[in-house]
Amino acid sequence: ASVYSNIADAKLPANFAWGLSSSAYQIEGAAKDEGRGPSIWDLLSHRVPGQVADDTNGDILGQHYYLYKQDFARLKHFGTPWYSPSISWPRIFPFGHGPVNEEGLKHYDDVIGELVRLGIKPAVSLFHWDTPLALFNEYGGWTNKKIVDHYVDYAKFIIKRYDEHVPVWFTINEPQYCNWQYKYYPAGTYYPSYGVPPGDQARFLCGHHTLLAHATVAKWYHEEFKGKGRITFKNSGNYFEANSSSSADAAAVSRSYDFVLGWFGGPWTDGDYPKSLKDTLGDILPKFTDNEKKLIKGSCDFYAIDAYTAYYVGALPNNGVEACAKNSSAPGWPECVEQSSNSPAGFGIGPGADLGASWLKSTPGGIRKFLKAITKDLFPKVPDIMVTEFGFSEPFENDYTTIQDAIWDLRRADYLQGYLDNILLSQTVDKVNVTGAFVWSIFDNFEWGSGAKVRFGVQYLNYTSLERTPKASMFQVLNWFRAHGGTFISDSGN
Ligand code: PNW
Repeated sequence: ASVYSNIADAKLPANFAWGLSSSAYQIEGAAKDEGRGPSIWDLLSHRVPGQVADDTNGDILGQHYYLYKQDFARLKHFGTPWYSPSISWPRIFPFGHGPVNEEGLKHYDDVIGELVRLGIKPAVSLFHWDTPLALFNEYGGWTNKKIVDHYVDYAKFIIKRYDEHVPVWFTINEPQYCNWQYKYYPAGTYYPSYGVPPGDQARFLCGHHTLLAHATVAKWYHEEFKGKGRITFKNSGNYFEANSSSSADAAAVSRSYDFVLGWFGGPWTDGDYPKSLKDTLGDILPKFTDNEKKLIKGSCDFYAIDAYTAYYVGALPNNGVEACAKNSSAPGWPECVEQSSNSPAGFGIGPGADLGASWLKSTPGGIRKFLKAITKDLFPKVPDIMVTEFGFSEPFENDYTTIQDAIWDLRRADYLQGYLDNILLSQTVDKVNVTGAFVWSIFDNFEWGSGAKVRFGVQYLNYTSLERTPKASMFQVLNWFRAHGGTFISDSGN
Protein backbone atom coordinates (compact mmCIF):
# COMPACT_ATOMS: atom_id res chain seq x y z
CA ALA A 1 0.00 0.00 0.00
CA SER A 2 1.14 3.54 -0.71
CA VAL A 3 2.48 5.49 2.25
CA TYR A 4 -0.20 8.03 1.52
CA SER A 5 -3.14 5.64 1.34
CA ASN A 6 -4.33 6.71 4.78
CA ILE A 7 -5.13 10.17 3.48
CA ALA A 8 -6.64 9.16 0.17
CA ASP A 9 -10.07 10.26 1.34
CA ALA A 10 -9.01 13.26 3.41
CA LYS A 11 -10.37 16.64 2.32
CA LEU A 12 -9.25 20.21 2.74
CA PRO A 13 -11.60 22.82 4.16
CA ALA A 14 -13.43 24.66 1.37
CA ASN A 15 -11.75 27.99 2.14
CA PHE A 16 -8.22 26.59 1.81
CA ALA A 17 -6.21 29.14 -0.22
CA TRP A 18 -4.15 27.60 -3.00
CA GLY A 19 -2.57 28.57 -6.29
CA LEU A 20 0.68 29.56 -7.95
CA SER A 21 3.20 32.23 -6.94
CA SER A 22 5.68 34.57 -8.60
CA SER A 23 7.52 37.86 -8.15
CA ALA A 24 7.75 41.01 -10.24
CA TYR A 25 11.41 41.10 -11.27
CA GLN A 26 11.45 37.37 -11.91
CA ILE A 27 8.58 37.30 -14.43
CA GLU A 28 7.62 40.76 -15.69
CA GLY A 29 10.38 41.74 -18.12
CA ALA A 30 9.69 45.23 -19.55
CA ALA A 31 12.44 46.43 -17.25
CA LYS A 32 12.94 49.72 -19.05
CA ASP A 33 9.37 50.27 -20.13
CA GLU A 34 6.59 52.64 -19.16
CA GLY A 35 8.54 54.66 -16.67
CA ARG A 36 9.89 51.88 -14.42
CA GLY A 37 12.96 52.94 -12.48
CA PRO A 38 15.89 50.56 -12.03
CA SER A 39 16.10 48.30 -9.01
CA ILE A 40 19.19 46.87 -7.35
CA TRP A 41 18.65 43.71 -9.41
CA ASP A 42 19.00 45.61 -12.70
CA LEU A 43 22.38 46.76 -11.49
CA LEU A 44 23.44 43.36 -10.19
CA SER A 45 22.41 41.50 -13.33
CA HIS A 46 23.92 44.02 -15.76
CA ARG A 47 26.94 45.42 -14.02
CA VAL A 48 28.34 42.81 -11.64
CA PRO A 49 30.40 40.15 -13.39
CA GLY A 50 29.61 36.69 -12.10
CA GLN A 51 26.55 37.78 -10.17
CA VAL A 52 24.20 35.82 -12.43
CA ALA A 53 25.54 32.42 -13.44
CA ASP A 54 24.49 32.58 -17.09
CA ASP A 55 24.68 36.38 -17.50
CA THR A 56 20.95 36.63 -18.03
CA ASN A 57 18.77 39.35 -16.55
CA GLY A 58 15.11 40.21 -16.06
CA ASP A 59 14.92 42.69 -18.96
CA ILE A 60 12.60 40.51 -21.01
CA LEU A 61 12.46 36.94 -19.63
CA GLY A 62 8.80 35.98 -19.32
CA GLN A 63 7.36 39.32 -20.50
CA HIS A 64 4.48 38.87 -18.10
CA TYR A 65 4.13 42.66 -18.07
CA TYR A 66 2.68 42.37 -21.58
CA LEU A 67 1.36 38.80 -21.47
CA TYR A 68 -0.50 38.90 -18.16
CA LYS A 69 -3.92 38.56 -19.81
CA GLN A 70 -2.92 35.31 -21.49
CA ASP A 71 -1.28 34.11 -18.28
CA PHE A 72 -4.40 34.84 -16.24
CA ALA A 73 -6.66 33.30 -18.89
CA ARG A 74 -4.70 30.08 -18.43
CA LEU A 75 -5.02 30.30 -14.64
CA LYS A 76 -8.75 30.69 -15.09
CA HIS A 77 -8.77 27.66 -17.36
CA PHE A 78 -6.85 25.66 -14.74
CA GLY A 79 -9.30 26.92 -12.15
CA THR A 80 -6.71 27.89 -9.52
CA PRO A 81 -8.63 30.11 -7.08
CA TRP A 82 -5.68 32.23 -5.84
CA TYR A 83 -2.54 33.77 -7.32
CA SER A 84 0.36 35.26 -5.38
CA PRO A 85 2.42 37.83 -7.33
CA SER A 86 4.44 40.86 -6.16
CA ILE A 87 4.18 44.50 -7.13
CA SER A 88 7.31 46.30 -8.33
CA TRP A 89 8.14 49.28 -6.10
CA PRO A 90 10.33 50.97 -8.78
CA ARG A 91 7.44 50.82 -11.26
CA ILE A 92 5.32 52.89 -8.90
CA PHE A 93 8.04 55.16 -7.48
CA PRO A 94 10.93 55.11 -9.99
CA PHE A 95 13.15 56.90 -7.46
CA GLY A 96 11.88 54.97 -4.46
CA HIS A 97 9.97 58.03 -3.26
CA GLY A 98 8.80 61.25 -4.86
CA PRO A 99 6.93 61.33 -8.15
CA VAL A 100 4.48 58.52 -8.92
CA ASN A 101 4.79 56.79 -12.28
CA GLU A 102 1.20 56.88 -13.54
CA GLU A 103 1.83 54.34 -16.31
CA GLY A 104 3.10 51.78 -13.81
CA LEU A 105 0.12 52.39 -11.61
CA LYS A 106 -2.27 52.05 -14.53
CA HIS A 107 -0.60 48.73 -15.34
CA TYR A 108 -1.33 47.30 -11.89
CA ASP A 109 -4.88 48.67 -12.06
CA ASP A 110 -5.25 46.50 -15.16
CA VAL A 111 -3.53 43.49 -13.57
CA ILE A 112 -5.64 43.53 -10.41
CA GLY A 113 -8.75 44.34 -12.45
CA GLU A 114 -8.18 41.35 -14.70
CA LEU A 115 -7.72 38.99 -11.74
CA VAL A 116 -10.92 40.31 -10.20
CA ARG A 117 -12.80 39.94 -13.47
CA LEU A 118 -11.73 36.30 -13.70
CA GLY A 119 -12.53 35.56 -10.07
CA ILE A 120 -8.91 34.84 -9.06
CA LYS A 121 -8.06 36.10 -5.59
CA PRO A 122 -4.73 37.94 -5.33
CA ALA A 123 -2.40 37.39 -2.35
CA VAL A 124 -0.02 40.26 -3.04
CA SER A 125 3.57 40.84 -1.92
CA LEU A 126 4.50 44.50 -1.74
CA PHE A 127 8.22 43.87 -1.89
CA HIS A 128 10.14 40.92 -3.31
CA TRP A 129 13.77 42.14 -3.23
CA ASP A 130 13.60 44.70 -6.07
CA THR A 131 14.66 47.71 -3.98
CA PRO A 132 14.68 50.91 -6.06
CA LEU A 133 18.28 51.57 -7.06
CA ALA A 134 17.88 55.25 -6.21
CA LEU A 135 17.60 54.33 -2.54
CA PHE A 136 20.92 52.50 -2.67
CA ASN A 137 22.59 55.48 -4.23
CA GLU A 138 20.91 57.90 -1.83
CA TYR A 139 21.58 56.15 1.45
CA GLY A 140 22.45 52.46 1.10
CA GLY A 141 19.01 50.89 0.88
CA TRP A 142 17.85 48.66 3.73
CA THR A 143 20.85 49.36 5.98
CA ASN A 144 19.56 52.88 6.51
CA LYS A 145 16.56 53.64 8.70
CA LYS A 146 15.40 56.22 6.15
CA ILE A 147 14.09 53.35 4.04
CA VAL A 148 11.38 52.61 6.61
CA ASP A 149 9.48 55.82 5.80
CA HIS A 150 9.93 55.40 2.08
CA TYR A 151 8.75 51.79 2.15
CA VAL A 152 5.80 52.70 4.38
CA ASP A 153 4.69 55.48 2.02
CA TYR A 154 4.87 53.13 -0.95
CA ALA A 155 3.07 50.30 0.84
CA LYS A 156 0.23 52.52 2.11
CA PHE A 157 -0.18 53.97 -1.36
CA ILE A 158 -0.66 50.52 -2.91
CA ILE A 159 -2.83 49.15 -0.13
CA LYS A 160 -5.18 52.15 -0.25
CA ARG A 161 -5.63 51.63 -3.96
CA TYR A 162 -6.20 47.88 -4.05
CA ASP A 163 -7.32 46.70 -0.62
CA GLU A 164 -10.90 46.21 -1.75
CA HIS A 165 -9.67 43.45 -4.10
CA VAL A 166 -6.77 41.96 -2.15
CA PRO A 167 -7.71 39.66 0.76
CA VAL A 168 -4.09 38.88 1.73
CA TRP A 169 -1.08 41.20 1.85
CA PHE A 170 2.55 40.21 2.32
CA THR A 171 4.62 43.25 3.24
CA ILE A 172 8.06 41.73 2.61
CA ASN A 173 9.42 38.56 1.03
CA GLU A 174 11.85 36.49 3.13
CA PRO A 175 13.87 39.00 5.15
CA GLN A 176 16.01 36.01 6.18
CA TYR A 177 17.93 36.68 2.95
CA CYS A 178 18.78 40.23 3.93
CA ASN A 179 22.13 41.41 2.71
CA TRP A 180 23.88 38.19 2.01
CA GLN A 181 27.01 40.11 0.96
CA TYR A 182 29.51 42.60 2.14
CA LYS A 183 30.11 45.16 -0.54
CA TYR A 184 28.26 47.40 -2.92
CA TYR A 185 29.17 45.09 -5.80
CA PRO A 186 28.54 41.81 -4.08
CA ALA A 187 28.79 38.20 -5.00
CA GLY A 188 25.73 37.45 -2.90
CA THR A 189 22.17 37.22 -4.07
CA TYR A 190 18.46 37.45 -3.18
CA TYR A 191 17.81 40.48 -0.89
CA PRO A 192 20.78 42.80 -1.27
CA SER A 193 21.63 45.77 0.85
CA TYR A 194 24.53 48.18 0.56
CA GLY A 195 27.09 47.03 3.10
CA VAL A 196 27.73 50.17 5.13
CA PRO A 197 28.75 49.26 7.74
CA PRO A 198 30.06 46.15 6.07
CA GLY A 199 29.51 42.54 6.92
CA ASP A 200 27.02 41.03 9.27
CA GLN A 201 26.12 44.31 10.88
CA ALA A 202 24.60 45.38 7.58
CA ARG A 203 22.61 42.17 7.41
CA PHE A 204 21.07 42.67 10.83
CA LEU A 205 20.36 46.33 10.14
CA CYS A 206 18.51 45.27 7.00
CA GLY A 207 16.48 42.79 9.05
CA HIS A 208 15.78 45.39 11.73
CA HIS A 209 14.52 47.99 9.27
CA THR A 210 12.48 45.32 7.50
CA LEU A 211 10.70 44.52 10.76
CA LEU A 212 10.04 48.19 11.51
CA ALA A 213 8.77 48.77 7.97
CA HIS A 214 6.48 45.75 8.12
CA ALA A 215 5.11 46.55 11.57
CA THR A 216 4.44 50.20 10.79
CA VAL A 217 2.37 49.21 7.77
CA ALA A 218 0.55 46.39 9.60
CA LYS A 219 -0.41 48.63 12.52
CA TRP A 220 -1.65 51.35 10.21
CA TYR A 221 -3.52 48.74 8.15
CA HIS A 222 -5.69 47.59 11.03
CA GLU A 223 -5.87 50.56 13.38
CA GLU A 224 -6.06 53.53 11.08
CA PHE A 225 -6.97 52.31 7.63
CA LYS A 226 -9.22 49.50 8.90
CA GLY A 227 -8.22 47.20 6.06
CA LYS A 228 -10.53 44.42 5.00
CA GLY A 229 -7.90 41.70 4.59
CA ARG A 230 -5.07 40.07 6.48
CA ILE A 231 -1.43 41.14 6.53
CA THR A 232 1.86 39.41 7.36
CA PHE A 233 5.33 38.90 5.87
CA LYS A 234 6.77 35.81 4.19
CA ASN A 235 9.41 33.88 6.13
CA SER A 236 11.95 31.57 4.60
CA GLY A 237 13.02 28.49 6.50
CA ASN A 238 13.60 24.78 6.31
CA TYR A 239 12.97 21.92 8.69
CA PHE A 240 15.96 21.04 10.88
CA GLU A 241 16.41 17.48 12.08
CA ALA A 242 19.02 16.85 14.77
CA ASN A 243 22.03 14.80 13.63
CA SER A 244 21.67 12.60 16.70
CA SER A 245 19.70 12.34 19.92
CA SER A 246 22.46 14.15 21.86
CA SER A 247 21.49 17.26 23.80
CA ALA A 248 24.24 19.19 22.01
CA ASP A 249 22.62 18.48 18.65
CA ALA A 250 19.18 19.36 20.01
CA ALA A 251 20.61 22.69 21.21
CA ALA A 252 22.12 23.26 17.75
CA VAL A 253 18.70 22.75 16.18
CA SER A 254 17.07 25.23 18.50
CA ARG A 255 19.85 27.76 17.96
CA SER A 256 19.54 27.31 14.21
CA TYR A 257 15.82 27.99 14.35
CA ASP A 258 16.53 31.11 16.42
CA PHE A 259 18.90 32.47 13.80
CA VAL A 260 16.56 31.82 10.89
CA LEU A 261 12.97 32.02 12.16
CA GLY A 262 13.41 33.52 15.63
CA TRP A 263 15.26 36.52 14.19
CA PHE A 264 11.90 37.69 12.77
CA GLY A 265 9.38 35.56 14.63
CA GLY A 266 10.66 36.52 18.10
CA PRO A 267 9.95 40.24 17.65
CA TRP A 268 6.40 39.76 16.38
CA THR A 269 5.34 37.07 18.79
CA ASP A 270 7.24 38.18 21.91
CA GLY A 271 8.36 41.74 21.15
CA ASP A 272 12.11 41.16 20.87
CA TYR A 273 14.92 39.13 19.32
CA PRO A 274 15.70 35.73 20.87
CA LYS A 275 18.23 35.73 23.70
CA SER A 276 20.64 33.56 21.72
CA LEU A 277 20.89 36.21 19.00
CA LYS A 278 21.47 38.99 21.50
CA ASP A 279 24.12 37.00 23.37
CA THR A 280 25.97 35.98 20.22
CA LEU A 281 25.75 39.15 18.20
CA GLY A 282 26.14 41.79 20.91
CA ASP A 283 26.31 45.27 19.38
CA ILE A 284 25.94 43.91 15.88
CA LEU A 285 22.26 43.29 16.59
CA PRO A 286 20.33 46.59 16.64
CA LYS A 287 18.02 47.24 19.59
CA PHE A 288 14.34 48.07 19.56
CA THR A 289 13.00 50.91 21.70
CA ASP A 290 10.07 50.05 23.96
CA ASN A 291 7.69 51.70 21.53
CA GLU A 292 9.11 49.75 18.64
CA LYS A 293 8.72 46.50 20.58
CA LYS A 294 5.06 47.32 21.12
CA LEU A 295 4.67 48.20 17.48
CA ILE A 296 6.13 44.91 16.26
CA LYS A 297 4.57 42.56 18.77
CA GLY A 298 1.45 41.04 17.27
CA SER A 299 1.99 42.71 13.90
CA CYS A 300 1.26 39.58 11.85
CA ASP A 301 -2.20 38.16 11.28
CA PHE A 302 -0.86 34.70 10.49
CA TYR A 303 2.40 32.89 9.84
CA ALA A 304 3.62 32.64 6.25
CA ILE A 305 6.45 30.22 5.52
CA ASP A 306 8.31 29.57 2.28
CA ALA A 307 9.66 26.07 2.89
CA TYR A 308 11.43 24.09 0.18
CA THR A 309 13.58 21.49 1.86
CA ALA A 310 15.06 20.12 5.11
CA TYR A 311 18.49 19.74 6.72
CA TYR A 312 20.29 17.77 9.34
CA VAL A 313 21.79 19.97 12.01
CA GLY A 314 24.57 19.16 14.44
CA ALA A 315 26.55 20.99 17.11
CA LEU A 316 29.69 22.88 16.18
CA PRO A 317 33.06 21.48 17.24
CA ASN A 318 33.92 22.30 20.86
CA ASN A 319 30.35 23.60 21.32
CA GLY A 320 31.13 26.52 19.07
CA VAL A 321 33.50 28.20 21.52
CA GLU A 322 35.82 29.36 18.74
CA ALA A 323 33.19 29.86 16.07
CA CYS A 324 30.97 31.93 18.33
CA ALA A 325 33.62 33.96 20.16
CA LYS A 326 32.29 37.48 20.63
CA ASN A 327 35.46 38.99 19.19
CA SER A 328 35.45 36.84 16.09
CA SER A 329 35.36 38.99 13.01
CA ALA A 330 32.11 37.63 11.66
CA PRO A 331 29.77 36.00 14.11
CA GLY A 332 26.69 35.17 12.15
CA TRP A 333 24.92 32.60 10.10
CA PRO A 334 25.81 29.84 9.64
CA GLU A 335 29.34 29.84 11.00
CA CYS A 336 28.33 30.58 14.53
CA VAL A 337 25.25 28.44 14.54
CA GLU A 338 25.49 24.89 13.38
CA GLN A 339 26.81 22.42 10.94
CA SER A 340 24.13 21.56 8.50
CA SER A 341 23.81 19.18 5.64
CA ASN A 342 21.11 17.70 3.51
CA SER A 343 22.92 14.53 2.72
CA PRO A 344 23.02 11.66 3.03
CA ALA A 345 19.42 10.75 2.39
CA GLY A 346 17.37 10.01 5.49
CA PHE A 347 14.16 10.90 7.39
CA GLY A 348 12.61 11.55 4.03
CA ILE A 349 15.45 13.54 2.48
CA GLY A 350 14.96 12.31 -1.03
CA PRO A 351 16.33 13.05 -4.48
CA GLY A 352 18.16 16.30 -5.08
CA ALA A 353 17.45 18.87 -7.70
CA ASP A 354 20.92 17.94 -9.01
CA LEU A 355 21.82 20.42 -11.70
CA GLY A 356 19.01 22.66 -10.51
CA ALA A 357 19.30 24.52 -7.22
CA SER A 358 22.10 22.80 -5.31
CA TRP A 359 20.50 23.56 -1.92
CA LEU A 360 17.26 21.82 -2.77
CA LYS A 361 16.35 18.23 -2.05
CA SER A 362 12.90 16.72 -2.03
CA THR A 363 11.92 16.19 1.62
CA PRO A 364 8.15 15.75 1.76
CA GLY A 365 8.17 14.32 5.30
CA GLY A 366 10.05 17.42 6.42
CA ILE A 367 7.24 19.86 5.64
CA ARG A 368 4.85 18.03 7.97
CA LYS A 369 7.37 18.04 10.82
CA PHE A 370 8.22 21.66 10.09
CA LEU A 371 4.62 22.87 10.21
CA LYS A 372 4.24 21.17 13.56
CA ALA A 373 7.52 22.60 14.90
CA ILE A 374 6.58 26.16 13.91
CA THR A 375 3.03 26.16 15.23
CA LYS A 376 3.36 23.94 18.32
CA ASP A 377 6.96 24.51 19.53
CA LEU A 378 8.50 27.67 18.10
CA PHE A 379 5.56 30.08 17.85
CA PRO A 380 2.54 28.56 19.60
CA LYS A 381 0.77 31.93 19.45
CA VAL A 382 0.33 31.90 15.67
CA PRO A 383 -3.34 31.42 14.80
CA ASP A 384 -2.73 29.76 11.42
CA ILE A 385 -0.03 29.11 8.89
CA MET A 386 0.22 29.20 5.11
CA VAL A 387 2.95 27.58 3.03
CA THR A 388 3.47 30.60 0.79
CA GLU A 389 6.12 28.98 -1.44
CA PHE A 390 7.26 25.45 -2.12
CA GLY A 391 8.61 24.02 -5.36
CA PHE A 392 11.34 22.15 -7.15
CA SER A 393 13.90 23.09 -9.78
CA GLU A 394 15.24 21.25 -12.76
CA PRO A 395 18.42 20.91 -14.76
CA PHE A 396 19.88 23.41 -17.16
CA GLU A 397 18.31 24.33 -20.45
CA ASN A 398 20.89 22.60 -22.62
CA ASP A 399 20.30 19.28 -20.92
CA TYR A 400 17.03 19.15 -22.82
CA THR A 401 16.96 17.95 -26.35
CA THR A 402 13.27 18.56 -26.83
CA ILE A 403 10.54 20.34 -24.96
CA GLN A 404 9.06 16.91 -24.19
CA ASP A 405 11.88 16.24 -21.76
CA ALA A 406 11.17 19.47 -19.96
CA ILE A 407 7.43 19.14 -19.67
CA TRP A 408 7.52 15.55 -18.37
CA ASP A 409 8.91 16.85 -15.09
CA LEU A 410 8.15 13.77 -13.04
CA ARG A 411 10.53 14.59 -10.19
CA ARG A 412 8.84 17.95 -9.66
CA ALA A 413 5.41 16.31 -9.91
CA ASP A 414 6.46 13.79 -7.29
CA TYR A 415 7.86 16.50 -5.04
CA LEU A 416 4.65 18.52 -5.20
CA GLN A 417 2.41 15.53 -4.58
CA GLY A 418 4.53 14.49 -1.59
CA TYR A 419 4.46 17.99 -0.09
CA LEU A 420 0.73 18.38 -0.60
CA ASP A 421 0.05 14.99 0.97
CA ASN A 422 2.10 16.00 3.99
CA ILE A 423 0.45 19.40 4.27
CA LEU A 424 -2.88 17.56 4.32
CA LEU A 425 -1.61 15.12 6.96
CA SER A 426 -0.43 18.08 8.99
CA GLN A 427 -3.91 19.50 8.90
CA THR A 428 -5.98 16.37 9.33
CA VAL A 429 -3.78 14.25 11.61
CA ASP A 430 -1.55 16.75 13.46
CA LYS A 431 -4.38 19.32 13.69
CA VAL A 432 -2.12 22.13 12.54
CA ASN A 433 -4.21 25.02 11.24
CA VAL A 434 -2.75 25.21 7.71
CA THR A 435 -4.87 27.61 5.68
CA GLY A 436 -3.09 27.82 2.34
CA ALA A 437 -0.38 26.57 -0.02
CA PHE A 438 1.19 28.30 -3.01
CA VAL A 439 3.37 26.52 -5.55
CA TRP A 440 6.50 28.31 -6.75
CA SER A 441 6.20 29.12 -9.60
CA ILE A 442 3.66 30.05 -12.30
CA PHE A 443 6.24 29.47 -15.08
CA ASP A 444 10.03 29.26 -15.46
CA ASN A 445 11.58 32.62 -14.58
CA PHE A 446 14.64 34.60 -13.54
CA GLU A 447 16.07 32.58 -10.65
CA TRP A 448 18.25 35.38 -9.21
CA GLY A 449 21.92 34.33 -9.14
CA SER A 450 21.10 31.23 -11.20
CA GLY A 451 19.49 33.30 -13.93
CA ALA A 452 17.54 31.32 -16.52
CA LYS A 453 19.44 28.11 -15.82
CA VAL A 454 17.34 26.97 -12.90
CA ARG A 455 13.72 26.41 -13.77
CA PHE A 456 11.10 26.38 -11.03
CA GLY A 457 7.98 26.70 -13.21
CA VAL A 458 5.00 24.37 -13.39
CA GLN A 459 4.76 25.73 -16.91
CA TYR A 460 7.68 25.56 -19.31
CA LEU A 461 8.82 28.91 -20.71
CA ASN A 462 10.41 28.94 -24.13
CA TYR A 463 12.81 31.85 -23.68
CA THR A 464 12.81 32.64 -27.40
CA SER A 465 9.15 32.38 -28.39
CA LEU A 466 7.91 33.19 -24.85
CA GLU A 467 5.38 30.38 -25.26
CA ARG A 468 4.20 28.77 -22.01
CA THR A 469 3.48 25.04 -21.85
CA PRO A 470 1.96 23.37 -18.79
CA LYS A 471 4.22 20.66 -17.39
CA ALA A 472 3.14 17.32 -15.94
CA SER A 473 3.55 18.88 -12.48
CA MET A 474 0.85 21.48 -13.23
CA PHE A 475 -1.67 18.73 -13.87
CA GLN A 476 -0.44 16.81 -10.84
CA VAL A 477 -1.24 19.83 -8.67
CA LEU A 478 -4.68 20.29 -10.23
CA ASN A 479 -5.52 16.61 -9.88
CA TRP A 480 -4.34 16.59 -6.29
CA PHE A 481 -6.60 19.49 -5.33
CA ARG A 482 -9.49 17.96 -7.25
CA ALA A 483 -9.04 14.74 -5.26
CA HIS A 484 -8.77 16.47 -1.88
CA GLY A 485 -11.61 18.95 -1.93
CA GLY A 486 -9.70 22.00 -3.16
CA THR A 487 -11.99 24.78 -4.33
CA PHE A 488 -11.72 25.62 -8.05
CA ILE A 489 -12.84 28.89 -9.61
CA SER A 490 -15.56 27.18 -11.57
CA ASP A 491 -16.93 25.65 -8.34
CA SER A 492 -17.53 29.06 -6.83
CA GLY A 493 -19.63 30.15 -9.77
CA ASN A 494 -17.34 32.85 -11.18
C1 PNW B 1 12.68 31.88 -2.68
N1 PNW B 1 16.94 28.15 0.48
O1 PNW B 1 14.01 32.03 -2.29
C2 PNW B 1 12.27 33.20 -3.29
O2 PNW B 1 11.20 33.83 -2.62
C3 PNW B 1 11.99 33.14 -4.76
O3 PNW B 1 12.13 34.42 -5.32
C4 PNW B 1 12.89 32.11 -5.43
O4 PNW B 1 12.77 32.13 -6.82
C5 PNW B 1 12.51 30.76 -4.86
O5 PNW B 1 12.56 30.74 -3.45
C6 PNW B 1 13.36 29.61 -5.38
O6 PNW B 1 14.71 29.78 -5.03
C7 PNW B 1 14.68 31.01 -1.61
O7 PNW B 1 18.17 28.12 0.32
C8 PNW B 1 16.03 30.88 -1.83
O8 PNW B 1 16.36 27.38 1.28
C9 PNW B 1 16.78 29.94 -1.14
C10 PNW B 1 16.16 29.11 -0.22
C11 PNW B 1 14.80 29.23 0.00
C12 PNW B 1 14.06 30.19 -0.70
